[in-house]
Amino acid sequence: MVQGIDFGPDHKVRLPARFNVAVPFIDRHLGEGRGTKVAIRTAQETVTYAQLAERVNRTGNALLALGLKPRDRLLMVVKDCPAFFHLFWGAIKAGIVPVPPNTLLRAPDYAYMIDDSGCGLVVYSSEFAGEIEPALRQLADKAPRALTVDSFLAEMATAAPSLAPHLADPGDDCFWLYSSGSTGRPKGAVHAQRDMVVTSELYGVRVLGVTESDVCYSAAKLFFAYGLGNGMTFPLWVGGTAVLDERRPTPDATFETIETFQPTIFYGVPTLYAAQLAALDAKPRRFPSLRACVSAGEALPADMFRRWKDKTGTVILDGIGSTEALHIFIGNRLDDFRAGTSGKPVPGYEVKIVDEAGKPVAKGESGRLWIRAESTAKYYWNKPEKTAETMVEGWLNTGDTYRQDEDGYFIYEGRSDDMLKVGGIWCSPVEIEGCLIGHPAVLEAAVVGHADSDSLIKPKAIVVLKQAGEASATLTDELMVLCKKTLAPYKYPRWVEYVPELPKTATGKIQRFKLRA
Ligand code: 3UK
Repeated sequence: MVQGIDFGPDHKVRLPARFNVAVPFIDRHLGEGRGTKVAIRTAQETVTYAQLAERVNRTGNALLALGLKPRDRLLMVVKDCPAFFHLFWGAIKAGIVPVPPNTLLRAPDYAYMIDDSGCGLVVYSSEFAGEIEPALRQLADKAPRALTVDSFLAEMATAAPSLAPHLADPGDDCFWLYSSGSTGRPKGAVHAQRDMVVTSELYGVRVLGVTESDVCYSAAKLFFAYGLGNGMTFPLWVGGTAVLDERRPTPDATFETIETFQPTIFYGVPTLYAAQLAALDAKPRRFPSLRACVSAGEALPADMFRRWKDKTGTVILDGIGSTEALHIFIGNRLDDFRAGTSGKPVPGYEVKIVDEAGKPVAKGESGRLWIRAESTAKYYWNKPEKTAETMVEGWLNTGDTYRQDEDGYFIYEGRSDDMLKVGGIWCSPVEIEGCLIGHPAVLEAAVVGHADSDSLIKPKAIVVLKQAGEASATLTDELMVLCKKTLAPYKYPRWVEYVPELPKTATGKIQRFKLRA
Protein backbone atom coordinates (compact mmCIF):
# COMPACT_ATOMS: atom_id res chain seq x y z
CA MET A 1 0.00 0.00 0.00
CA VAL A 2 1.05 3.52 -0.68
CA GLN A 3 2.72 5.45 2.14
CA GLY A 4 0.28 7.74 3.93
CA ILE A 5 -2.75 6.18 2.22
CA ASP A 6 -4.62 3.16 3.51
CA PHE A 7 -8.02 1.53 3.43
CA GLY A 8 -9.88 0.45 6.55
CA PRO A 9 -11.61 -2.94 7.00
CA ASP A 10 -14.77 -1.20 5.70
CA HIS A 11 -12.85 -0.34 2.47
CA LYS A 12 -13.00 3.37 3.26
CA VAL A 13 -9.92 5.30 2.21
CA ARG A 14 -7.73 7.23 4.65
CA LEU A 15 -5.75 10.03 3.02
CA PRO A 16 -3.56 12.84 4.33
CA ALA A 17 -5.59 15.97 5.13
CA ARG A 18 -3.60 17.95 2.54
CA PHE A 19 -2.17 16.19 -0.50
CA ASN A 20 -2.12 16.10 -4.30
CA VAL A 21 -3.17 12.94 -6.07
CA ALA A 22 -0.43 13.31 -8.71
CA VAL A 23 2.11 12.44 -6.00
CA PRO A 24 0.97 8.84 -5.33
CA PHE A 25 0.16 8.19 -9.01
CA ILE A 26 3.30 9.74 -10.56
CA ASP A 27 6.08 10.97 -8.25
CA ARG A 28 5.90 8.07 -5.78
CA HIS A 29 7.38 5.67 -8.34
CA LEU A 30 10.69 7.50 -8.40
CA GLY A 31 11.17 7.04 -4.64
CA GLU A 32 10.14 3.39 -5.01
CA GLY A 33 12.86 2.70 -7.57
CA ARG A 34 10.76 2.61 -10.76
CA GLY A 35 12.46 5.53 -12.53
CA THR A 36 13.70 3.38 -15.42
CA LYS A 37 10.60 1.21 -15.57
CA VAL A 38 8.34 1.68 -18.61
CA ALA A 39 5.14 3.53 -17.72
CA ILE A 40 3.74 3.92 -21.27
CA ARG A 41 4.33 2.03 -24.48
CA THR A 42 2.99 3.05 -27.89
CA ALA A 43 3.92 2.09 -31.46
CA GLN A 44 5.87 5.38 -31.63
CA GLU A 45 7.51 5.75 -28.23
CA THR A 46 8.28 4.41 -24.78
CA VAL A 47 8.02 6.61 -21.67
CA THR A 48 9.68 5.64 -18.36
CA TYR A 49 8.38 6.66 -14.96
CA ALA A 50 11.25 9.17 -14.64
CA GLN A 51 10.40 10.74 -18.02
CA LEU A 52 6.71 10.77 -17.14
CA ALA A 53 7.32 12.55 -13.83
CA GLU A 54 9.52 15.15 -15.48
CA ARG A 55 7.06 15.81 -18.32
CA VAL A 56 4.19 16.09 -15.87
CA ASN A 57 6.17 18.79 -14.04
CA ARG A 58 7.05 20.63 -17.25
CA THR A 59 3.41 20.45 -18.35
CA GLY A 60 2.18 21.86 -15.04
CA ASN A 61 4.69 24.70 -15.32
CA ALA A 62 3.75 25.37 -18.95
CA LEU A 63 0.03 25.51 -18.05
CA LEU A 64 0.78 28.01 -15.26
CA ALA A 65 2.96 30.03 -17.64
CA LEU A 66 0.06 30.13 -20.13
CA GLY A 67 -1.92 31.94 -17.44
CA LEU A 68 -3.97 29.12 -15.91
CA LYS A 69 -4.42 29.25 -12.14
CA PRO A 70 -5.42 26.57 -9.61
CA ARG A 71 -9.14 25.58 -10.05
CA ASP A 72 -9.17 26.82 -13.68
CA ARG A 73 -10.33 24.22 -16.22
CA LEU A 74 -8.23 22.79 -19.04
CA LEU A 75 -10.36 21.24 -21.82
CA MET A 76 -8.16 18.54 -23.35
CA VAL A 77 -9.48 16.92 -26.53
CA VAL A 78 -6.61 14.52 -26.88
CA LYS A 79 -6.19 11.14 -28.58
CA ASP A 80 -4.74 8.16 -26.68
CA CYS A 81 -1.04 9.11 -26.55
CA PRO A 82 1.50 10.03 -23.82
CA ALA A 83 0.51 13.72 -24.03
CA PHE A 84 -2.87 12.72 -22.56
CA PHE A 85 -1.04 11.59 -19.40
CA HIS A 86 1.20 14.65 -19.32
CA LEU A 87 -1.68 17.11 -19.64
CA PHE A 88 -4.01 15.31 -17.25
CA TRP A 89 -1.45 14.90 -14.44
CA GLY A 90 0.44 18.13 -15.13
CA ALA A 91 -2.83 20.02 -14.68
CA ILE A 92 -3.72 18.14 -11.49
CA LYS A 93 -0.27 18.61 -9.97
CA ALA A 94 -0.58 22.37 -10.58
CA GLY A 95 -4.10 22.43 -9.08
CA ILE A 96 -5.70 22.94 -12.50
CA VAL A 97 -8.78 20.86 -13.35
CA PRO A 98 -8.45 18.73 -16.53
CA VAL A 99 -11.64 18.00 -18.49
CA PRO A 100 -11.12 15.33 -21.20
CA PRO A 101 -14.26 15.03 -23.36
CA ASN A 102 -15.19 12.33 -25.88
CA THR A 103 -13.02 12.93 -28.97
CA LEU A 104 -15.70 11.67 -31.40
CA LEU A 105 -18.03 14.63 -30.95
CA ARG A 106 -18.93 17.49 -33.32
CA ALA A 107 -18.24 21.23 -33.27
CA PRO A 108 -21.54 22.22 -31.56
CA ASP A 109 -20.88 19.73 -28.72
CA TYR A 110 -17.40 21.21 -28.16
CA ALA A 111 -18.70 24.78 -28.37
CA TYR A 112 -21.14 23.89 -25.61
CA MET A 113 -18.47 22.28 -23.42
CA ILE A 114 -15.97 25.11 -23.87
CA ASP A 115 -18.64 27.59 -22.88
CA ASP A 116 -20.20 25.50 -20.07
CA SER A 117 -16.85 24.63 -18.46
CA GLY A 118 -15.58 28.21 -18.67
CA CYS A 119 -12.21 26.63 -19.42
CA GLY A 120 -9.18 28.90 -19.59
CA LEU A 121 -7.42 26.85 -22.27
CA VAL A 122 -8.24 24.21 -24.88
CA VAL A 123 -5.53 21.76 -25.96
CA TYR A 124 -6.43 19.41 -28.83
CA SER A 125 -4.80 16.78 -31.01
CA SER A 126 -4.53 18.18 -34.53
CA GLU A 127 -6.70 15.27 -35.78
CA PHE A 128 -9.67 17.00 -34.12
CA ALA A 129 -9.00 20.51 -35.54
CA GLY A 130 -11.91 20.08 -37.98
CA GLU A 131 -14.38 20.11 -35.08
CA ILE A 132 -12.52 22.18 -32.43
CA GLU A 133 -11.59 25.14 -34.63
CA PRO A 134 -15.20 25.78 -35.85
CA ALA A 135 -16.35 25.44 -32.21
CA LEU A 136 -13.88 28.16 -31.19
CA ARG A 137 -14.95 30.38 -34.12
CA GLN A 138 -18.58 29.93 -33.16
CA LEU A 139 -17.78 31.24 -29.66
CA ALA A 140 -16.01 34.27 -31.18
CA ASP A 141 -14.83 36.62 -28.42
CA LYS A 142 -16.00 34.18 -25.73
CA ALA A 143 -13.45 31.59 -26.97
CA PRO A 144 -10.52 30.86 -24.66
CA ARG A 145 -6.97 30.41 -25.87
CA ALA A 146 -6.41 27.15 -27.77
CA LEU A 147 -3.32 25.17 -28.75
CA THR A 148 -2.72 21.95 -30.61
CA VAL A 149 -0.91 19.24 -28.68
CA ASP A 150 2.14 19.77 -30.92
CA SER A 151 2.37 23.48 -30.16
CA PHE A 152 1.77 22.75 -26.48
CA LEU A 153 4.71 20.29 -26.54
CA ALA A 154 6.95 23.14 -27.66
CA GLU A 155 5.84 25.20 -24.62
CA MET A 156 6.39 22.19 -22.42
CA ALA A 157 9.91 21.51 -23.65
CA THR A 158 11.12 24.90 -22.42
CA ALA A 159 9.27 24.83 -19.06
CA ALA A 160 11.08 24.03 -15.80
CA PRO A 161 11.43 20.30 -14.95
CA SER A 162 10.41 20.52 -11.30
CA LEU A 163 7.12 21.55 -9.76
CA ALA A 164 5.89 21.53 -6.16
CA PRO A 165 2.46 19.87 -5.93
CA HIS A 166 -0.48 22.20 -5.27
CA LEU A 167 -1.90 20.84 -2.00
CA ALA A 168 -5.63 20.12 -1.72
CA ASP A 169 -8.15 18.29 0.47
CA PRO A 170 -9.05 14.73 -0.59
CA GLY A 171 -12.59 16.01 -1.31
CA ASP A 172 -11.56 19.02 -3.44
CA ASP A 173 -12.53 19.21 -7.13
CA CYS A 174 -9.86 17.45 -9.21
CA PHE A 175 -11.10 16.62 -12.75
CA TRP A 176 -14.39 16.48 -14.66
CA LEU A 177 -15.89 14.06 -17.12
CA TYR A 178 -18.85 15.01 -19.32
CA SER A 179 -21.78 12.61 -19.45
CA SER A 180 -24.82 12.89 -21.74
CA GLY A 181 -28.48 12.60 -20.77
CA SER A 182 -31.60 11.77 -22.84
CA THR A 183 -32.58 15.41 -23.05
CA GLY A 184 -30.54 18.52 -22.46
CA ARG A 185 -26.85 19.09 -22.81
CA PRO A 186 -24.01 16.95 -21.48
CA LYS A 187 -23.34 17.35 -17.77
CA GLY A 188 -19.88 17.86 -16.32
CA ALA A 189 -19.50 15.30 -13.48
CA VAL A 190 -17.05 16.81 -11.00
CA HIS A 191 -14.69 14.27 -9.41
CA ALA A 192 -12.61 14.82 -6.28
CA GLN A 193 -8.90 14.19 -5.59
CA ARG A 194 -9.67 10.94 -3.76
CA ASP A 195 -11.81 9.33 -6.48
CA MET A 196 -9.07 7.76 -8.65
CA VAL A 197 -7.37 6.34 -5.54
CA VAL A 198 -10.65 4.64 -4.61
CA THR A 199 -11.39 3.08 -8.04
CA SER A 200 -7.79 1.99 -8.61
CA GLU A 201 -7.56 0.22 -5.25
CA LEU A 202 -11.10 -1.15 -4.90
CA TYR A 203 -11.71 -2.36 -8.46
CA GLY A 204 -8.21 -2.35 -9.98
CA VAL A 205 -6.35 -4.05 -7.14
CA ARG A 206 -9.03 -5.81 -5.07
CA VAL A 207 -11.16 -7.14 -7.95
CA LEU A 208 -8.82 -7.42 -10.93
CA GLY A 209 -5.69 -8.00 -8.84
CA VAL A 210 -3.64 -5.53 -10.93
CA THR A 211 0.05 -5.54 -9.96
CA GLU A 212 3.31 -3.97 -11.01
CA SER A 213 3.90 -6.75 -13.54
CA ASP A 214 0.66 -6.08 -15.40
CA VAL A 215 0.62 -4.51 -18.85
CA CYS A 216 -2.80 -2.88 -19.37
CA TYR A 217 -4.30 -2.27 -22.79
CA SER A 218 -7.71 -0.60 -23.06
CA ALA A 219 -9.35 -0.46 -26.47
CA ALA A 220 -11.89 1.86 -24.78
CA LYS A 221 -10.28 5.29 -25.05
CA LEU A 222 -8.90 7.33 -22.15
CA PHE A 223 -11.61 10.02 -22.44
CA PHE A 224 -14.14 7.43 -21.28
CA ALA A 225 -14.11 6.96 -17.46
CA TYR A 226 -13.76 3.24 -18.19
CA GLY A 227 -10.65 3.75 -20.35
CA LEU A 228 -9.21 6.36 -17.95
CA GLY A 229 -9.11 3.74 -15.19
CA ASN A 230 -8.15 0.75 -17.37
CA GLY A 231 -5.45 2.40 -19.41
CA MET A 232 -4.09 5.05 -17.06
CA THR A 233 -4.96 5.11 -13.37
CA PHE A 234 -4.81 1.34 -12.71
CA PRO A 235 -1.33 0.78 -14.17
CA LEU A 236 -0.03 4.03 -12.60
CA TRP A 237 -1.41 3.10 -9.19
CA VAL A 238 0.60 -0.15 -9.06
CA GLY A 239 3.63 0.94 -11.10
CA GLY A 240 2.65 -1.24 -14.06
CA THR A 241 2.74 -0.43 -17.78
CA ALA A 242 0.05 1.13 -20.00
CA VAL A 243 -0.16 0.37 -23.71
CA LEU A 244 -1.73 3.13 -25.80
CA ASP A 245 -3.00 2.94 -29.37
CA GLU A 246 -4.42 6.07 -30.96
CA ARG A 247 -6.11 4.19 -33.83
CA ARG A 248 -9.79 3.35 -34.09
CA PRO A 249 -10.20 0.04 -32.23
CA THR A 250 -10.93 -2.35 -35.11
CA PRO A 251 -10.36 -6.10 -34.72
CA ASP A 252 -7.19 -5.88 -36.86
CA ALA A 253 -5.72 -2.93 -34.93
CA THR A 254 -6.52 -4.41 -31.51
CA PHE A 255 -5.17 -7.88 -32.42
CA GLU A 256 -1.99 -6.29 -33.74
CA THR A 257 -1.56 -4.27 -30.55
CA ILE A 258 -2.10 -7.36 -28.38
CA GLU A 259 0.41 -9.36 -30.42
CA THR A 260 3.03 -6.59 -30.43
CA PHE A 261 2.85 -5.46 -26.80
CA GLN A 262 1.75 -8.69 -25.06
CA PRO A 263 -0.60 -7.06 -22.53
CA THR A 264 -1.74 -9.09 -19.52
CA ILE A 265 -5.15 -7.38 -19.24
CA PHE A 266 -7.34 -6.30 -22.15
CA TYR A 267 -10.35 -4.05 -21.75
CA GLY A 268 -13.04 -3.73 -24.42
CA VAL A 269 -16.74 -3.05 -24.93
CA PRO A 270 -19.27 -5.63 -26.18
CA THR A 271 -19.50 -4.11 -29.68
CA LEU A 272 -15.74 -4.58 -30.12
CA TYR A 273 -15.79 -8.13 -28.72
CA ALA A 274 -18.56 -8.93 -31.26
CA ALA A 275 -16.44 -7.62 -34.15
CA GLN A 276 -13.36 -9.44 -32.82
CA LEU A 277 -15.36 -12.69 -32.54
CA ALA A 278 -16.44 -12.36 -36.18
CA ALA A 279 -12.79 -11.82 -37.18
CA LEU A 280 -11.74 -14.85 -35.11
CA ASP A 281 -14.25 -17.00 -37.04
CA ALA A 282 -12.37 -16.10 -40.20
CA LYS A 283 -8.89 -16.49 -38.67
CA PRO A 284 -8.49 -18.18 -35.27
CA ARG A 285 -5.89 -16.78 -32.83
CA ARG A 286 -5.02 -17.21 -29.15
CA PHE A 287 -3.72 -14.48 -26.88
CA PRO A 288 -1.41 -16.24 -24.44
CA SER A 289 -0.19 -13.02 -22.77
CA LEU A 290 -3.70 -12.18 -21.47
CA ARG A 291 -4.63 -13.19 -17.94
CA ALA A 292 -7.96 -11.35 -18.04
CA CYS A 293 -10.35 -9.56 -20.38
CA VAL A 294 -12.82 -7.00 -19.09
CA SER A 295 -16.03 -5.67 -20.63
CA ALA A 296 -18.20 -2.70 -19.65
CA GLY A 297 -20.23 0.12 -21.15
CA GLU A 298 -23.21 -2.07 -21.98
CA ALA A 299 -24.27 -5.59 -21.02
CA LEU A 300 -22.19 -8.45 -22.44
CA PRO A 301 -24.52 -11.14 -23.82
CA ALA A 302 -23.90 -14.60 -22.24
CA ASP A 303 -23.43 -16.12 -25.69
CA MET A 304 -20.52 -13.78 -26.43
CA PHE A 305 -18.88 -14.73 -23.13
CA ARG A 306 -19.05 -18.42 -24.17
CA ARG A 307 -17.85 -17.89 -27.73
CA TRP A 308 -14.87 -15.81 -26.54
CA LYS A 309 -13.92 -18.45 -23.96
CA ASP A 310 -14.14 -21.22 -26.61
CA LYS A 311 -12.08 -19.31 -29.14
CA THR A 312 -9.43 -17.65 -26.96
CA GLY A 313 -9.46 -19.64 -23.73
CA THR A 314 -9.90 -16.43 -21.68
CA VAL A 315 -12.92 -15.26 -19.70
CA ILE A 316 -14.41 -11.78 -20.17
CA LEU A 317 -15.28 -10.16 -16.86
CA ASP A 318 -18.36 -8.00 -17.39
CA GLY A 319 -18.84 -5.14 -14.94
CA ILE A 320 -21.10 -2.10 -14.76
CA GLY A 321 -19.63 1.30 -14.13
CA SER A 322 -20.54 4.89 -14.88
CA THR A 323 -18.97 8.29 -15.41
CA GLU A 324 -20.52 9.44 -12.14
CA ALA A 325 -19.18 6.42 -10.19
CA LEU A 326 -15.88 6.80 -12.10
CA HIS A 327 -15.42 3.05 -12.63
CA ILE A 328 -16.96 -0.37 -12.18
CA PHE A 329 -19.09 -0.83 -9.05
CA ILE A 330 -20.60 -4.27 -9.74
CA GLY A 331 -18.35 -6.75 -11.49
CA ASN A 332 -17.42 -10.35 -12.17
CA ARG A 333 -14.09 -11.68 -10.86
CA LEU A 334 -11.66 -14.30 -12.09
CA ASP A 335 -12.64 -16.59 -9.19
CA ASP A 336 -16.34 -15.68 -9.14
CA PHE A 337 -18.23 -14.97 -12.34
CA ARG A 338 -21.46 -15.81 -14.09
CA ALA A 339 -22.03 -15.25 -17.80
CA GLY A 340 -24.93 -12.96 -18.65
CA THR A 341 -24.68 -11.07 -15.34
CA SER A 342 -22.80 -7.98 -14.15
CA GLY A 343 -21.42 -9.99 -11.20
CA LYS A 344 -21.43 -8.83 -7.58
CA PRO A 345 -20.74 -5.48 -5.88
CA VAL A 346 -17.13 -4.32 -5.74
CA PRO A 347 -15.87 -4.12 -2.10
CA GLY A 348 -16.54 -0.68 -0.69
CA TYR A 349 -19.54 -0.08 -2.98
CA GLU A 350 -22.96 -0.20 -1.28
CA VAL A 351 -25.77 -1.02 -3.69
CA LYS A 352 -29.54 -1.15 -3.34
CA ILE A 353 -32.40 -2.04 -5.69
CA VAL A 354 -35.50 -0.01 -4.86
CA ASP A 355 -39.09 0.42 -6.04
CA GLU A 356 -40.69 3.65 -7.30
CA ALA A 357 -41.18 4.79 -3.69
CA GLY A 358 -37.50 4.25 -2.89
CA LYS A 359 -38.13 1.14 -0.76
CA PRO A 360 -35.77 -1.84 -1.24
CA VAL A 361 -37.44 -4.61 -3.27
CA ALA A 362 -37.47 -8.27 -2.16
CA LYS A 363 -34.43 -10.25 -3.37
CA GLY A 364 -35.03 -11.41 -6.94
CA GLU A 365 -37.39 -8.58 -7.83
CA SER A 366 -36.39 -5.86 -10.22
CA GLY A 367 -36.07 -2.21 -9.37
CA ARG A 368 -33.87 0.83 -9.76
CA LEU A 369 -30.24 0.55 -8.86
CA TRP A 370 -28.69 3.09 -6.49
CA ILE A 371 -25.11 2.97 -5.23
CA ARG A 372 -23.06 4.68 -2.51
CA ALA A 373 -19.27 4.89 -2.51
CA GLU A 374 -16.31 7.20 -2.05
CA SER A 375 -15.53 7.52 -5.78
CA THR A 376 -18.83 9.05 -6.90
CA ALA A 377 -18.94 12.53 -8.44
CA LYS A 378 -19.60 15.42 -6.05
CA TYR A 379 -22.04 17.27 -8.31
CA TYR A 380 -22.74 18.28 -11.92
CA TRP A 381 -21.21 21.60 -12.90
CA ASN A 382 -23.86 24.31 -13.31
CA LYS A 383 -26.75 21.80 -13.11
CA PRO A 384 -28.18 21.94 -9.56
CA GLU A 385 -31.47 20.25 -10.55
CA LYS A 386 -29.75 17.31 -12.25
CA THR A 387 -27.45 17.03 -9.24
CA ALA A 388 -30.43 16.96 -6.86
CA GLU A 389 -32.20 14.26 -8.93
CA THR A 390 -29.17 12.00 -9.29
CA MET A 391 -27.22 12.45 -6.07
CA VAL A 392 -29.36 12.08 -2.96
CA GLU A 393 -27.92 11.87 0.57
CA GLY A 394 -24.67 10.36 -0.64
CA TRP A 395 -26.47 7.85 -2.91
CA LEU A 396 -26.20 7.91 -6.69
CA ASN A 397 -29.15 7.04 -8.93
CA THR A 398 -27.64 4.94 -11.73
CA GLY A 399 -30.77 5.13 -13.95
CA ASP A 400 -30.55 1.35 -14.46
CA THR A 401 -33.02 -1.40 -13.70
CA TYR A 402 -31.52 -4.50 -12.07
CA ARG A 403 -32.46 -7.68 -10.24
CA GLN A 404 -30.39 -10.21 -8.32
CA ASP A 405 -30.47 -13.92 -9.12
CA GLU A 406 -30.76 -16.59 -6.42
CA ASP A 407 -26.96 -16.63 -5.97
CA GLY A 408 -26.59 -12.88 -5.62
CA TYR A 409 -25.35 -12.04 -9.14
CA PHE A 410 -26.77 -8.79 -10.51
CA ILE A 411 -28.70 -8.95 -13.78
CA TYR A 412 -29.09 -5.89 -15.99
CA GLU A 413 -32.65 -5.31 -17.19
CA GLY A 414 -32.36 -2.02 -19.05
CA ARG A 415 -32.39 1.70 -18.48
CA SER A 416 -35.06 3.53 -16.53
CA ASP A 417 -34.92 6.26 -19.21
CA ASP A 418 -34.79 6.15 -23.03
CA MET A 419 -31.01 6.44 -23.29
CA LEU A 420 -29.12 3.97 -25.51
CA LYS A 421 -25.61 2.60 -25.19
CA VAL A 422 -24.04 2.15 -28.64
CA GLY A 423 -20.59 0.61 -28.64
CA GLY A 424 -20.53 1.47 -24.94
CA ILE A 425 -21.05 5.19 -25.53
CA TRP A 426 -24.18 7.20 -24.70
CA CYS A 427 -26.60 8.01 -27.41
CA SER A 428 -29.69 10.14 -26.85
CA PRO A 429 -32.74 9.22 -28.98
CA VAL A 430 -33.87 12.85 -28.79
CA GLU A 431 -30.65 14.07 -30.42
CA ILE A 432 -30.94 11.59 -33.33
CA GLU A 433 -34.62 12.43 -33.78
CA GLY A 434 -33.70 16.12 -33.94
CA CYS A 435 -31.25 15.38 -36.74
CA LEU A 436 -33.73 13.25 -38.75
CA ILE A 437 -36.36 15.99 -38.53
CA GLY A 438 -33.84 18.25 -40.25
CA HIS A 439 -34.40 16.29 -43.48
CA PRO A 440 -37.03 17.99 -45.68
CA ALA A 441 -39.03 14.76 -46.25
CA VAL A 442 -39.38 13.94 -42.53
CA LEU A 443 -42.38 15.02 -40.47
CA GLU A 444 -41.62 13.21 -37.23
CA ALA A 445 -39.19 10.60 -35.95
CA ALA A 446 -38.70 8.37 -32.94
CA VAL A 447 -35.50 6.50 -32.15
CA VAL A 448 -35.34 3.35 -30.06
CA GLY A 449 -32.82 0.62 -29.35
CA HIS A 450 -32.97 -2.52 -31.48
CA ALA A 451 -30.90 -5.68 -31.05
CA ASP A 452 -28.53 -6.65 -33.88
CA SER A 453 -27.46 -10.24 -34.68
CA ASP A 454 -25.08 -10.24 -31.66
CA SER A 455 -27.92 -9.11 -29.33
CA LEU A 456 -26.25 -5.69 -29.00
CA ILE A 457 -28.38 -2.58 -29.05
CA LYS A 458 -28.11 -0.11 -31.93
CA PRO A 459 -30.37 2.86 -32.82
CA LYS A 460 -33.39 2.25 -35.03
CA ALA A 461 -35.43 5.13 -36.46
CA ILE A 462 -39.19 5.04 -36.89
CA VAL A 463 -40.10 7.81 -39.27
CA VAL A 464 -43.30 9.55 -40.35
CA LEU A 465 -42.90 11.25 -43.74
CA LYS A 466 -44.62 14.39 -44.91
CA GLN A 467 -45.68 12.39 -47.98
CA ALA A 468 -45.95 8.67 -47.27
CA GLY A 469 -45.21 7.76 -50.90
CA GLU A 470 -41.63 9.11 -50.64
CA ALA A 471 -40.33 6.14 -48.62
CA SER A 472 -37.51 4.42 -50.50
CA ALA A 473 -34.13 2.76 -50.04
CA THR A 474 -32.52 5.96 -51.36
CA LEU A 475 -34.26 8.05 -48.72
CA THR A 476 -33.13 5.57 -46.04
CA ASP A 477 -29.53 6.00 -47.21
CA GLU A 478 -29.89 9.77 -47.19
CA LEU A 479 -31.18 9.73 -43.61
CA MET A 480 -28.31 7.53 -42.45
CA VAL A 481 -25.73 9.76 -44.15
CA LEU A 482 -27.34 12.90 -42.69
CA CYS A 483 -27.00 11.48 -39.17
CA LYS A 484 -23.45 10.23 -39.72
CA LYS A 485 -22.39 13.67 -40.95
CA THR A 486 -24.21 15.78 -38.39
CA LEU A 487 -23.78 13.68 -35.26
CA ALA A 488 -20.94 11.66 -33.78
CA PRO A 489 -20.84 8.88 -36.42
CA TYR A 490 -21.69 5.99 -34.06
CA LYS A 491 -25.11 7.58 -33.49
CA TYR A 492 -26.61 6.97 -36.94
CA PRO A 493 -29.71 4.70 -37.15
CA ARG A 494 -28.82 1.23 -38.49
CA TRP A 495 -32.45 0.63 -39.55
CA VAL A 496 -35.20 3.00 -40.73
CA GLU A 497 -38.85 2.01 -40.64
CA TYR A 498 -41.60 4.19 -42.13
CA VAL A 499 -44.94 4.40 -40.34
CA PRO A 500 -48.09 6.56 -40.78
CA GLU A 501 -48.00 7.89 -37.18
CA LEU A 502 -46.19 7.62 -33.83
CA PRO A 503 -47.74 6.53 -30.51
CA LYS A 504 -47.99 9.54 -28.16
CA THR A 505 -49.20 10.41 -24.68
CA ALA A 506 -52.10 12.81 -24.16
CA THR A 507 -49.50 15.57 -23.75
CA GLY A 508 -47.85 14.72 -27.07
CA LYS A 509 -44.76 12.95 -25.71
CA ILE A 510 -43.53 10.09 -27.93
CA GLN A 511 -44.04 6.73 -26.20
CA ARG A 512 -40.77 5.15 -27.23
CA PHE A 513 -41.38 2.08 -25.07
CA LYS A 514 -44.28 1.12 -27.39
CA LEU A 515 -41.90 1.11 -30.36
CA ARG A 516 -39.19 -0.99 -28.73
CA ALA A 517 -40.55 -4.41 -29.82
C1 3UK B 1 -24.54 1.29 -18.80
C2 3UK B 1 -23.87 -1.09 -18.47
C3 3UK B 1 -25.02 -3.08 -18.50
C4 3UK B 1 -25.48 1.54 -17.63
C5 3UK B 1 -18.49 3.05 -17.59
C6 3UK B 1 -17.25 1.19 -16.76
O1 3UK B 1 -20.23 2.92 -19.20
C7 3UK B 1 -19.65 3.62 -18.37
O2 3UK B 1 -20.03 4.90 -18.08
P1 3UK B 1 -21.15 5.80 -18.77
O3 3UK B 1 -21.37 6.98 -17.90
O4 3UK B 1 -22.47 4.88 -18.75
C8 3UK B 1 -23.02 4.33 -17.57
C9 3UK B 1 -24.21 3.46 -17.95
O5 3UK B 1 -23.84 2.52 -18.97
N1 3UK B 1 -23.57 0.23 -18.53
C10 3UK B 1 -22.24 0.37 -18.31
N2 3UK B 1 -21.67 -0.84 -18.13
C11 3UK B 1 -22.66 -1.77 -18.22
N3 3UK B 1 -25.03 -1.73 -18.61
N4 3UK B 1 -23.89 -3.80 -18.27
C12 3UK B 1 -22.69 -3.21 -18.13
N5 3UK B 1 -21.59 -3.92 -17.92
O6 3UK B 1 -26.69 2.05 -18.16
C13 3UK B 1 -24.74 2.60 -16.82
O7 3UK B 1 -25.60 3.35 -15.97
O8 3UK B 1 -20.81 6.03 -20.20
C14 3UK B 1 -18.29 1.70 -17.51
C15 3UK B 1 -16.39 1.98 -16.09
C16 3UK B 1 -16.57 3.32 -16.14
C17 3UK B 1 -17.61 3.87 -16.91
N6 3UK B 1 -17.76 5.21 -16.98
